[in-house]
Amino acid sequence: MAWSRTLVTSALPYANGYIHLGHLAGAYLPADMYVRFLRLNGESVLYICGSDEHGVPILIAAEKEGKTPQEIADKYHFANLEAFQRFGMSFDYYGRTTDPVHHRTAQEFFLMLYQKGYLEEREVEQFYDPEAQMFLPDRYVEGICPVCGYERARGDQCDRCGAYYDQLELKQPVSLVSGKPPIVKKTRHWYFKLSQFQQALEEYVEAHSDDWKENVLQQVRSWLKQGLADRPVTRDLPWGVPVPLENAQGKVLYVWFEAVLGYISATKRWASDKAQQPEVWQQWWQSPDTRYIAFIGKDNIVFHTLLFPAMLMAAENYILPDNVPANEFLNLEGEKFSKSRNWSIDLRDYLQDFPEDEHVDMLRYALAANLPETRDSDFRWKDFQSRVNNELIAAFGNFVHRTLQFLKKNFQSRLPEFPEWQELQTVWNGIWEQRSKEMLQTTGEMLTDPEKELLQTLLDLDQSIDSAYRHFRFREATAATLDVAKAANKFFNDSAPWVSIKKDSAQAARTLYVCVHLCAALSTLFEPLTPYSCQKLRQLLNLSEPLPWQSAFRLFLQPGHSCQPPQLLFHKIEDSRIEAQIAKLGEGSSEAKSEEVSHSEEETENLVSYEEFSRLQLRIATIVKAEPIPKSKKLLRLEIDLGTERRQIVAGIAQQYAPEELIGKQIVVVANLQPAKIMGVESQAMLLAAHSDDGKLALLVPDASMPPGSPVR
Ligand code: B3M
Ligand code: ZN
Repeated sequence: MAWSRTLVTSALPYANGYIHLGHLAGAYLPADMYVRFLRLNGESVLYICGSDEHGVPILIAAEKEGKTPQEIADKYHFANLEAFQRFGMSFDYYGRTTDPVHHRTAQEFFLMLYQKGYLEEREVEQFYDPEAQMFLPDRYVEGICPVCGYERARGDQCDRCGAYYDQLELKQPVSLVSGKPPIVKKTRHWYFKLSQFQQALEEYVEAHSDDWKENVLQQVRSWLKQGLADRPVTRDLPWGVPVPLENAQGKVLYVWFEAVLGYISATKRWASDKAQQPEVWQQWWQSPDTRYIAFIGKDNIVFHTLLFPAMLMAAENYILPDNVPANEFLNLEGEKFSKSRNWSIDLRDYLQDFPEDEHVDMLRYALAANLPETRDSDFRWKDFQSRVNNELIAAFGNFVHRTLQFLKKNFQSRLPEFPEWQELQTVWNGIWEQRSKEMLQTTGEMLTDPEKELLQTLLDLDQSIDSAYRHFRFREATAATLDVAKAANKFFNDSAPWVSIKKDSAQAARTLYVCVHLCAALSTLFEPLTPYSCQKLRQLLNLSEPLPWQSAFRLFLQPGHSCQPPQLLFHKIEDSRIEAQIAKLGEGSSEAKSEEVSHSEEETENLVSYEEFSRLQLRIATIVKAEPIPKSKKLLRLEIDLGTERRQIVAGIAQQYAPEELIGKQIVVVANLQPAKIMGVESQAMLLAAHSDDGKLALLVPDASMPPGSPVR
């Protein structure tokens, strides 16, 4: 089948908490890498995600935080959307399931299945908490798993063995609301006749026995073997999409039934709001030449390989997921992520300590190199540091830097001319058009030995990277991409332009001509991994757009093309920063803290929460320049070094400090204060100083020299 377009979705995260590194590595970063790769290949792609804002998880969070479910949904939806954007997740649309379009879509879908006879009203017995006077769906009840005996199995699913069952099968159930054993009481629900799809689902899954991941096939086969039971798709809950039937007061659609339809409703939103063609959503969901890939974490497999496909089959006309590349879990320093134990790294936390674009890229790279693709993997800070310093910087950053530095020093940052450049272009590009290694043999003397070796390696890597992405092997794609940067460095070393420049500058020119093109190629190849740095690299190369993947390795620039002087793409991560992160893990969690310390009401009014405080970025800066501001007695203009950047600030300290005594001094600044103009000069940070009542002023200075940029906490 030749596909015309690829629809990609990532699991809709519950809007009940902040996204952490484990989430990112599970269903988001791999999907983003994949869509970026496809787009660079010129393929038509739509990438959809959104917040899952219904269900018991939201209700529990609302209770815990003393907010309404809608407030919880709003809070985490916007926070997570922002974090995703900062981390470069290139969604075409990020929706939310409280959107009226979603409610309508889910209700219409329910009614359609109802009219087709796939939904059946049944009187059932369910756990009921007499003390709380409520039925106990799903996560409101815990007990022993009927399949594996796990003691803290949830009402609808076991976290240990993945079994999916009716809650009455739970052994020794306990209500999570009152902590007591529930009673069994009658209620009415609508059952989806999943059992009717047993055979069709078996055929669907087996048709993918060659292309689905082993972990996915294993799980789904074991469910099919147990035999599929009909499932209730409504709940007695005060929050969710109301069941669109007359005799269904107080009942909502089961969150999983409607959440998967969130992919469709978000596509509808995208079609009407962004594409301005309301009908075009159908092309993405109903056209047989659309290929649909659903990225998820392993705990969502059953819903995306059985329940959702069965719903789509029942609705008819819809395409089914062509692949469901589920990832396993990411652990943190050898243990499971746990927010209550503060054993977690939320994306927000990471950004507080690592706020620059390059830091986003570093994390993307380190996670991509270590994705939990075939088994659980482990995020370790030391490992992060070494991947960044010894891989990303040592290979990619270093190659770009030495190339641009050499170009600046010897060729005024211009691509140098050399006699046979056109001939080289023709031969080189011919090889890439055919992607032919044989052609390498027939070029005779036209290519130097290092060039031949480079091309050999690149042709292989080009193929491995392509195949790795297309088979959802993102770790492999990452490693092979790094190998391209390593090959580029090797070429630089083998060609030794610093030697040839002295006796045969045309030879050095030729080497650099190739190296600048390798930089351009890297800015395409690393784009799915480190999009911010690739954009910066293109600025340094004076290129506006990434090259299409197909022609990434072509020689296309004219001699004379000018580049910018070098700037580091990445700065090494120092030990101290890593140690600080490790020390933070498991520290008294903010939840625990707020329970420990209680204050009277008035006292709390003036208190700043830890969260508010930590929004301030306090950093050490070194003053590199200081001068008076004309016509002002009080103000000085300072230039400060923040480690990764320089900024200017306007400070009212002219009466206490002379400009010359400030140079080299280290101070503490608020680095994320909104810039403001003072006497016509923009101040891009604020320094901290102590003020006494009688007008004395003293700068806050660290009592030992610190690397500029160090955070102050
Ligand atoms: N909200 C479950 C989760 O966050 C979930 C996925 C829905 S995908 C339609 O694990
Ligand atoms: Zn189990």
